[in-house]
Amino acid sequence: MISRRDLLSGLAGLFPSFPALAQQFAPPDYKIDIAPLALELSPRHTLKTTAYNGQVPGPLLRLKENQPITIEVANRTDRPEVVHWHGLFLPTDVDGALEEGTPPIAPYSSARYSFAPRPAGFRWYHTHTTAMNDLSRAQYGGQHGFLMIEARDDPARYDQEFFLALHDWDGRLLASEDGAMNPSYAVATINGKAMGFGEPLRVKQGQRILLHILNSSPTETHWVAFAGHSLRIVALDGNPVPAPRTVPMLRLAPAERVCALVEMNNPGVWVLGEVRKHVQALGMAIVVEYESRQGSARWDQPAELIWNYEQFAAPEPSDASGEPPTVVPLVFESKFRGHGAMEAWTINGNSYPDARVAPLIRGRRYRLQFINKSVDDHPLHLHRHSFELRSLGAPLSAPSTPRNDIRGVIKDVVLVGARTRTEVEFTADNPGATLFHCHQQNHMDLGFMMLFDYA
Ligand SMILES: [Cu+2]
Repeated sequence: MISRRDLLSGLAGLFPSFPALAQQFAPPDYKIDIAPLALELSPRHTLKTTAYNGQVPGPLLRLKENQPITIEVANRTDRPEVVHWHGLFLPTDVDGALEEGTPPIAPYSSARYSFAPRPAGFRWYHTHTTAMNDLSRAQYGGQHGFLMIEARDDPARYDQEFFLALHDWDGRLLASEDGAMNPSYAVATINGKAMGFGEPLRVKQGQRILLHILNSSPTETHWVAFAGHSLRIVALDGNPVPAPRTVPMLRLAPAERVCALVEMNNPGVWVLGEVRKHVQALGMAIVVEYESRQGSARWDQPAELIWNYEQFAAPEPSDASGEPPTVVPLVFESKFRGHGAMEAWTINGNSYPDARVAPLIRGRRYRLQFINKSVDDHPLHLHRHSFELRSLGAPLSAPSTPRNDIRGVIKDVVLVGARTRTEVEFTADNPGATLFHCHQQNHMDLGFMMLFDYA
């Protein structure tokens, strides 16, 4: 005798619930095709690369916070692929890191990513594969795109917005002074075009524009200024800062984003681009043209490079209340592998996958101490969580009493300078394997990566 209840539960086992079915068979909200592309960076440089939907950057994805969506990704290449949704609080099966358990997309097949995007803000998506010595693959190529998650109630306080991606191309390995090999690039672009080759940004006097700038470079930190204008920094890595400030330039490490408001109050034709002359000369700049203004674009060379994160922190440090966080020291060192080779990297003495720390406990607050004993800067990224900057850039030689009063700057990437320590805090509120790594492709490929597990 089969009861009605048994029958129903049996059927439920055979057929997934209707919403899941609908998600499986309904047309996706977005489609991304990964395919080879001949990309014209400038009249002199056409490069064979891999791109999303035949364009670099890939299509801008505008999503609504917490509104479930499905993105179908077709891999039309002969290598496995995976797409990482950078800065989102996602489950491990769709985060887009093989190390966390997201399935790869086999060559010439497709996969669907279904999730409810959050948090609101300027995010991005990119491949999360390995390049090793092939400086055309993974983040060295054209697989990156903007992802904007819009809050339900976000009144626009600007007249126009522009999305800009900084990228370095055509890299080759060159020996640095210490004998280790590092990438060096032939071309640098904004939105896949060298200076003067792409369309200018067209603005009108009196407008207020919002710039969303992403550094999608595989390895390089960049400095950006807008000649004739200052930048009011309103968000870092897509998260509004407690103290917006007007600055002459900004610095972006790989994977970092900055949102800046600019008043269009200086009519003319101007250059927005890399502050360092030799990098701007490789093409990393774009022309900004006021309506009915012509002529060659003007650049004003700043005398020095200026940037720090703490200027955007809450002016009044709040009392640290609640229980103190669990401290996790992480020491980063390089391992010389001989002349003509790239260095390897260790976290607490071990390279991925051997670097381990105690599993995280759900709900607990953690303080990560980044102790960078190497002579390189590292843009450190935590998947599936954001962190709060707490203590910044103390030299390792200084007595270890770092300032603990920085509050309110929430990021998912932080640049930790050579021979300094930086501390960040986060709450372990998204259980599942969580990847932590340096966002420099050559460093993550050679061991600078670790998995946090949850207990
Ligand atoms: Cu690094």
